[in-house]
Amino acid sequence: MTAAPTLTDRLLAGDTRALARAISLVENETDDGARLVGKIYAKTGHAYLIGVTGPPGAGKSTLVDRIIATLRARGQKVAVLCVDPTSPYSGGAILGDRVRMQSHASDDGVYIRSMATRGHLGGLATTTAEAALVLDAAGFDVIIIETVGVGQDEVDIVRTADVSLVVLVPGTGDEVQALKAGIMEIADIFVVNKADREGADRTAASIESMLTLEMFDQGEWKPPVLRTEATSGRGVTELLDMVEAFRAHSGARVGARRRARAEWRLREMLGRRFLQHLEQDVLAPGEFDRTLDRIAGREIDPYTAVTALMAKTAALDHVGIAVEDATAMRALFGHHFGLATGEPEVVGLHRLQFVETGETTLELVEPVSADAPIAKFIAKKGAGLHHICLRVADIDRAMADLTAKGVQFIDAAPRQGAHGSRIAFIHPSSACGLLVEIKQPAGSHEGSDPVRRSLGEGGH
Ligand SMILES: Nc1nc2c(ncn2[C@@H]2O[C@H](COP(=O)(O)OP(=O)(O)O)[C@@H](O)[C@H]2O)c(=O)[nH]1
Ligand SMILES: [Mg+2]
Repeated sequence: MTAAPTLTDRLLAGDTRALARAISLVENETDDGARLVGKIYAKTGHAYLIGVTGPPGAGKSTLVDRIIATLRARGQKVAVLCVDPTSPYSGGAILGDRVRMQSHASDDGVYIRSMATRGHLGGLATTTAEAALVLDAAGFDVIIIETVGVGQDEVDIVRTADVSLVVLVPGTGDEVQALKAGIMEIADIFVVNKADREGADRTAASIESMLTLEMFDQGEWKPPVLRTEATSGRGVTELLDMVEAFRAHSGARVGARRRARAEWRLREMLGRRFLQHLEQDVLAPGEFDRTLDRIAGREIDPYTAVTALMAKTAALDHVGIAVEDATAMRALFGHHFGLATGEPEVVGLHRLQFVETGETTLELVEPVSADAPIAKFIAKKGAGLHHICLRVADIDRAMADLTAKGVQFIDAAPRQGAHGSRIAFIHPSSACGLLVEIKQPAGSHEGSDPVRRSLGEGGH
């Protein structure tokens, strides 16, 4: 008997129940969801993503329903994600969406799903993007993302798409608002829906006049303004033809667009993960809120608060190891473990060999003369761990905090380290006999050696 197919297998085979389950996993931000994305990612990138945004009631869902019908007639499999960042329970509007698209309920070439609202900033955009990946892997040719409104959340969500349609209606002044809200930059096609109503021409003209204020390079796509009547379906074929035209126009650039999207998503996810790490692993319970209170109470400014919070995310910068033969150690780490090793450097009385292990560097220190401090260290304690170095965001603050807690430093004040960093050593008597260096890195790359020189002064 062969093993039962996994969720991934079933998803890739287009199983609808597996699809629903997979979307729930990413929607609830589970680890299983993250693993699933990891498994399917290489198999995605085939679907074309159409973003549809605009104020509530503009007729987006009615229009999407028409778009589905047209695309189905062209033989394409279509999925729709309905997202409403403004509603805490994703209730009414979404329900309406599904009712409007009900005509496709029995067609297995169509899949419609609403995304539950998540509390945190940017989270909904990420889970929407991941749900789109799942649909892509399941074999849908076109994925439509319908989202309500014209604010930053919608901009983030629509950025997930390959083409963005902004749907407006005559005479509400929404167009001006939309342009203010930054929709201007993301709209690839403007749609004035409810063109059967009075004022459609005026609305279209006002969008066009806004566009004339923008500079477009030669050959650059200038967003067209189309009129539709979603209830009757008028203008929908023209709209889809325009989407095709955009797709053809941006063909060469779609890679750049997807890369920009990947960058945005990576930054968003990293930022979120980092904040989570800070709140869960680094700060004491309630510390974040207390900091907020102090900022609100004008006790500290936000910049100082950020620096202070960042300073708590100390990380192991390097481990200093006293060795009798740095070259032999280099062979061990470099050849046997495949770690990057630079050329050894002789600095003063020591030969230094740096071994990059990814997060942390090993600093192998070999004495080149019997007078070298490391020679004395080895004579006294034997080869092995000499010191560890922790990175801090603000060394002055770290020294002040630690000194206030009774920690003794070898250095009275921070001194200059390599590459513009500032360093200080904690006395081993304050660290159970271990020599601990703290380092505030700097962006600038200046001189080469003071840290290494300092090893002789600070070490023992
Ligand atoms: N007169 C007119 N009404 C429309 C048109 N398109 C949609 N509607 C109506 O506008 C209302 C809101 O439509 P809906 O698709 O739910 O808007 P959404 O909130 O943007 O998704 C519904 O009552 C639709 O029947 C149109 O082109 N003309
Ligand atoms: Mg809708």
